[in-house]
Amino acid sequence: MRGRRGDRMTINIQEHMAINVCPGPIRPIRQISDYFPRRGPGPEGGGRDFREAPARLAPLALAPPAALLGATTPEEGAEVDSYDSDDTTALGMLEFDLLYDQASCTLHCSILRAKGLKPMDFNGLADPYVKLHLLPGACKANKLKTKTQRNTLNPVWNEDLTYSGITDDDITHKVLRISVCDEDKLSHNEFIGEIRVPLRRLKPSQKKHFNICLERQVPLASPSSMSAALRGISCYLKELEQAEQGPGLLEERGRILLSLSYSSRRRGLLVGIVRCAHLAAMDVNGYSDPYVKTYLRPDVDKKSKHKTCVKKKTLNPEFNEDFFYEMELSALATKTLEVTVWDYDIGKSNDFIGGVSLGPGARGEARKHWRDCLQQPDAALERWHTLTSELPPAAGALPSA
Ligand SMILES: [Ca+2]
Ligand SMILES: [Ca+2]
Ligand SMILES: [Ca+2]
Repeated sequence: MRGRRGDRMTINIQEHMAINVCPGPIRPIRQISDYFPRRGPGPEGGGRDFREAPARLAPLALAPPAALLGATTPEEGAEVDSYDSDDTTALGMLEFDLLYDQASCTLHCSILRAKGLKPMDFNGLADPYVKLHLLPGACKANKLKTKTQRNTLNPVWNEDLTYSGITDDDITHKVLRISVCDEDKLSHNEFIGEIRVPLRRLKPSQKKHFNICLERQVPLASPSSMSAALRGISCYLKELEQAEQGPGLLEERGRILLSLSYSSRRRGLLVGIVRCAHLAAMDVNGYSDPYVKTYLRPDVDKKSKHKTCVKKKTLNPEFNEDFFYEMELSALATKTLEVTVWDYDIGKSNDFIGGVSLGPGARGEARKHWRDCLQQPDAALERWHTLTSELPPAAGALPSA
């Protein structure tokens, strides 16, 4: 009795499940990654994801789009969503104008229209909008966006988007990324395609017309890009951007227009905080409440601090405030002007947005502005500067407001 009962007990729970469950043939389960083509490696045997592996492993941004097309094989399976055949379908054409106005330090981007966009929604249409970024640099600090045109593959925007505080340095080094995305109400917006224009292709004050095919850039083959796929395209773009920036570069947090003038009559430096543009948003409402602080370092007698008033809920504040530092020109030559921008917060400590240091130890535009100011007393020199997420170490150790 005991033995027979024991024999019956030898069918373990796994065998029991194997016998009784699974009435039909086993079908592959759709992965979330199926909805995000070419991002993140799929599971073993997930045929579609494997097919795309070569494209994913291509070096970032080096592979021309043609190479991507070659890297994928034609669709074999019958159960394929129409938008999955993306790489063999044209993404569409984008028509836009670019104008760099050197005198006003602005870059005008007129986004005109797109034609023949790839369908992104189940109704065979899309809800396209255009997003601009300057690379390398932080996404949120320099993103500009058109309105969304609903249910169309041939959207007409005719919108002018303007970057302020663009210097000749930017024109030599920066790349404008223009991406077209499909807005989705219920899920993350989807990336359709993009165009990258090195700004050095623009001649000052000459409008340049473009009408070119959208391309698809290759995402990073990293474990973190896999999780980014789940969070959608915005995170993926941010990651790309950080990779392009490289480890040595600081995150951009916006621009500031500063005026410097050494007054030989008053024997001192007049610092004008004119305005800021494209500041990073530090509050949940998508804005900041910016104010600017300045120090003249080294600040031996602790009297060099100046603060502007707070401008509420804006990323493009106008201050037009002047501060005066009484000092001989020779003494000033050894000093560094530290300019920091902060987000005022009620009930907690203020957030640091970004800063720039002008002085003999600075680099690029910041060094040049300081030098020109010392060399041209009584001339008011107004220049744009890039704010970064950290100040150079010499100017660090910021006391709180
Ligand atoms: Ca949509
Ligand atoms: Ca804040
Ligand atoms: Ca705030």
